[in-house]
Amino acid sequence: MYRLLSTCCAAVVSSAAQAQPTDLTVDMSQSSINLTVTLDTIVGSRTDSDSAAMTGSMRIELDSYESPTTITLHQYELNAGSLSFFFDYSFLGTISATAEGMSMSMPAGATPVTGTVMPDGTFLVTDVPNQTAGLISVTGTGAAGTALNDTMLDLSTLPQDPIEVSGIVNVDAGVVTIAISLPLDNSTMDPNTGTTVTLAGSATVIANGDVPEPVCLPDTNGDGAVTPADFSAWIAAFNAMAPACDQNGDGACTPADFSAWVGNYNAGCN
Ligand SMILES: [Ca+2]
Ligand SMILES: [Ca+2]
Repeated sequence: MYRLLSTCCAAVVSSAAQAQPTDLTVDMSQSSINLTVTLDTIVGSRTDSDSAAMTGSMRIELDSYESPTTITLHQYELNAGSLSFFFDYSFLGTISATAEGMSMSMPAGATPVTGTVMPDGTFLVTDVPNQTAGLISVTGTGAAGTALNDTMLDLSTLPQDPIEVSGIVNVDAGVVTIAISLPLDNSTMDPNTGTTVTLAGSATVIANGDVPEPVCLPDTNGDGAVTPADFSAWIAAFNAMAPACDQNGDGACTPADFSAWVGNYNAGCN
């Protein structure tokens, strides 16, 4: 065994460090939601737009924090400030709407979704499970207000379709920065008043955080160095079916992880 290792160790080809997820914080000063609301009522159709700053956090993972080729969205929760809309129906009155507590998030327990990162850092992740929440309260005056009959729209009760998340990711000086755009579109009709509320727009979010410390796979005893002592530590991990056993990253502890450990040992960690 040690003979095998010592003859192999000159052939260091790549690092066996494994990427980790990183937590990003949304930069409120550069992140906003832009929402257009269209009301189709029996007294006519009106549209208004508003925007608000966004806060929140994201958990992402890059396969490499030096030259990423894939990005995985593990979690995000994006919260918007309140938005106000005003619809003027002239002599038929006015309608005002307020959106409070709007948020977009990956539902808890959702499977992480991976997309390809191009050499210029742009990426697209499709079929991202998304939950939009928030309350839009609508009140009015005159005939328009009467037609509307004070509606409260709970966005979390609308159909929640997966979304596409597009953006660009950049790693510089140990900081990961991601700029993403999330589409917002949904529509619902109040069966009582016949009013249709259509939402359209997008959230543009810039978030950043530190490049995570990589896990060094062959350092199975976790002492920060790759030494022959890690061999017996790997045997122990194999016998215990411990996480450190999994050296080929397939999520299982099998005899194939032995040759994977040898390969990782020879590759070493930076
Ligand atoms: Ca070690
Ligand atoms: Ca394995």
